[in-house]
Amino acid sequence: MAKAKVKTGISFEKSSKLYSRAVDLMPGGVSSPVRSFKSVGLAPVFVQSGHGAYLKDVDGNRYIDYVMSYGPLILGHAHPALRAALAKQLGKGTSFGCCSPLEIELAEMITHAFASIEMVRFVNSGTEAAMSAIRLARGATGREIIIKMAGGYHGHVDAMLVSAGSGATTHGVPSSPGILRSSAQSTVVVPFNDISALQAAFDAHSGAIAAVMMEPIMGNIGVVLPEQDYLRKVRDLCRSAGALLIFDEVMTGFRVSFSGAQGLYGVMPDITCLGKIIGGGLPVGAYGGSRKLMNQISPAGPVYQAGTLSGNPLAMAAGLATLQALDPESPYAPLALMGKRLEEGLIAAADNAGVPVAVARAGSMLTLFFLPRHADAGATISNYADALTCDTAAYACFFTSMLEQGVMLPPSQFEAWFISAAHTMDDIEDTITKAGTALNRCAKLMARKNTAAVA
Ligand code: HOZ
Repeated sequence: MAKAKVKTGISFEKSSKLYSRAVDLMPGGVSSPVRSFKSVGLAPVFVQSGHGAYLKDVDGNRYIDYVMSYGPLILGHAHPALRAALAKQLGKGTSFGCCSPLEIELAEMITHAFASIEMVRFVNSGTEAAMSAIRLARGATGREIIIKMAGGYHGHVDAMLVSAGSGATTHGVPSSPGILRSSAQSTVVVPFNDISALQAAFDAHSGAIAAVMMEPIMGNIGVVLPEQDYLRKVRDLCRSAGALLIFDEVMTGFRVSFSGAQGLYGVMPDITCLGKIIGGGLPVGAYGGSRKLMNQISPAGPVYQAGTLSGNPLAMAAGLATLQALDPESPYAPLALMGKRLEEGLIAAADNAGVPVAVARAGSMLTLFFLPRHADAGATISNYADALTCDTAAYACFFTSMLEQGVMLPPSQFEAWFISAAHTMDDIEDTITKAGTALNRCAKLMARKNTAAVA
């Protein structure tokens, strides 16, 4: 029977049994790799239910949840407005393969919130949104090359699964078997926050760059913020090279502000990819841009893209219910306050335990990076290469201790934590106290390990 590789202080018996069934039936026992808990050396926890800020697993353990389904649940789990909207739609049918009025309402909300989006196409996931945005950029410009950021994640689109480990080389190397070298060869990788590298890529491929595809705030190597003016300079370079700028705001859209990272930084892309929050936790994605660009999409234009379940009425209803509960102020101001307190509390707890860390945060999404042991004071993470220096063993220890204390964090150093409107300052204080315990425990463990290694 499959067992958790690291023993923890609370019982995961039922999860463990489910996992042993799951591994026989699904690759790695999961439907998406990160939830396997592999990178923290544990077997996955199976969730029974989620309410508000809390998750309950099948063994009855309760957690303050900071995974929040990797971002969509800005209102928390099972929000009453969302449940009511879904119940209402369920009674009317689950999929029509025809147009429904909910699509228009959600499209109106999105185009009102995002100044750069005049028209939108709904799809079923962030991956689909990214894939389709790339096709649109290539179709509209008649060019092939896409520049991406090292460590940038745009779903499992072939051309974007190019290893940052390839050292930001001119031509990409596929980072997964099964990807044609030819699809990766049209991808150029540059480091985030490095405008000279981007300029050099434009110079090297003059007239051939269709688009720069980027998360304006990186979120899939942990949260990494753009440096002052970086996004504006990227925008300017794209414009002068005749290339499109695609912002992947699947994570940041309606999360870091009502109008996403582009609203926060005042930099407008040509195409925006959305997902997560716009589906309120149901499978959804969307891409949008100017009327001129979006009218290139079939059936208005020649760039083909389709989907039987696109604009699915349940997903539209969940997205609408979620967006209707948001406005430019609320809940962003209280979320940011909780984020700030959590950030400060984590840093103080780490200082106290003598563990070198950095916290990167945009409103209610953040990452606690475990820096290498001899990191300079004040060190930060500004790109993929920096992120890769982090102490993943220390993160695994921290994750395990937090889990044992009833706090669910993302099971990887390279993911973001999410705070929802259902969290309270009490949850945040509780988390900080538990983080203090976890950091002290892990500091001792790591020190013992290091002493043993030296001896
Ligand atoms: N980094 C992913 C979300 N942007 C994690 C979710 C997943 O792959 O399952």
